[in-house]
Amino acid sequence: MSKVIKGGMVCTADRTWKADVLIEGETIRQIGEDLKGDEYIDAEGAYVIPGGIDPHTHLEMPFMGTTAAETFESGTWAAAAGGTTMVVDFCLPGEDGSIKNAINEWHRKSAPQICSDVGYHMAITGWDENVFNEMKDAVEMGVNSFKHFMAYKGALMIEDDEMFASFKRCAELGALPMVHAENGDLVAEMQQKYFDQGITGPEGHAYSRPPEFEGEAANRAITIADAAGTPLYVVHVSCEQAHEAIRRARQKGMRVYGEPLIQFLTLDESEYFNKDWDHAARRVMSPPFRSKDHQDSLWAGLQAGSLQVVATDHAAFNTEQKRAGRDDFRIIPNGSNGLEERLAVLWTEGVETGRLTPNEFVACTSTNVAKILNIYPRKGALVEGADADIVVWDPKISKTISPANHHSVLDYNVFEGFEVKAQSRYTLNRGEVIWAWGQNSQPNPGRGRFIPRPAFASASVALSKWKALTAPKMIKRDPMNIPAGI
Ligand code: DUC
Ligand code: ZN
Ligand code: ZN
Ligand code: ZN
Repeated sequence: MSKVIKGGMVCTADRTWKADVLIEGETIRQIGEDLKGDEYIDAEGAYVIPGGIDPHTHLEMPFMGTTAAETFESGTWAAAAGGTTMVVDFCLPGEDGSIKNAINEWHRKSAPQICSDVGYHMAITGWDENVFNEMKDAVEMGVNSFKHFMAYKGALMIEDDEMFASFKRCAELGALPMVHAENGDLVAEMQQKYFDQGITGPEGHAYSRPPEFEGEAANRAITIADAAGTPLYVVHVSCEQAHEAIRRARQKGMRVYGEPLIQFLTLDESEYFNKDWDHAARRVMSPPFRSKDHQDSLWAGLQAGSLQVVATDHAAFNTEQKRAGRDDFRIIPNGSNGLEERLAVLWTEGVETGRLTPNEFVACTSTNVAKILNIYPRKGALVEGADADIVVWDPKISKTISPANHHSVLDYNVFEGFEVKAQSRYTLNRGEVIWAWGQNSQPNPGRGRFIPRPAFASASVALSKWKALTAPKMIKRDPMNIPAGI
């Protein structure tokens, strides 16, 4: 059975043109004019874009004394409704510390539930010979990225020498190290200080995690990556200080990537001062929301390319779970939602306002993610032979975000009340329609697939700082002597 997506404007990371898309089975067969097939999907008046890829989710994650309420089933269904066809979820090691067991545990949980495709990152939360050995197993199992928490002292936090060892191992294996950049030692001290002063509410969360702590950690991680000769991916960049560190590193020739969240682009720190405790606590996440100046910096980074992708860090805890921290902000489970809303909010606040072009929107919600995580062009591309992960993106359907019409299991939504101007008319994952606007029928749980991500070929030519020192010198340019004709 073939399908043709008919009459839309195909919009990729680099151009927009009017064309039909022919799908056979799970794959894109052809993009061209007047294509014929067994079935037709109407894309008149809409953009046809590659399915969104959310590089950062925490579905059913055991964390801070509870487990994230969003399941693999509800999360991937909500994603589909929002135009996202793949999520890359973070595996945490269990009590035995084994990486292999953790990945198998994630498969056990996710496989029967997922409505669309998934991949995993693995968290490195300590360092020993077993971790060193099992990182290779992880890469062979299709997990080629490792996250390091520089915060959550006493729980997930890793020390600098461990991080350096792990980064060097990543360089050897062709894996991508990632960091949660916040200085965990300073955060722990500040939390205690504010708590002792009687600041027990959600505002204490924001006070104790200032942007300076994030910037310091981002700089430190970049230095360690440089010494280890590996690229680096900085997750949930929330502020100018971390963005500045990334910008500077890239200018020096380092492959450092930065991931702002849709929440950080559109919601600010005033949320933590809301008189309604539940309202504020629902928005407690790390790093926290920042001021408007930081938002401007993140938008500028997306425009200039110093920040490459937009994620959600979707870690969804219900109000009841948040209330565990009623008397102590330090134990409010950290996390907020956005998996379903990411594309619509970014379109509304980014494209409709003129900050991003539709092509830049595609780049940072899909194509750049696929490239950085090494699944391009199977994912993130509209080309012959790619997986038919496609969204018919309708810039004329508006909606007011509300827990009454979202697909998450959450009893609230941090974007509640946002009027978004675009929606997915159809979402296809590997050729199957998994969302159709107005029909609201959930695809079979378990139909989604784990997508292995291979090691990076660039591993063998890892850029070592010391190698860079012997690189050819820049040619000296003389502005007074410009050859004619240039
Ligand atoms: N930050 C959060 O807010 N939640 C999950 C983990 C993290 O780093
Ligand atoms: Zn330390
Ligand atoms: Zn994090
Ligand atoms: Zn996270």
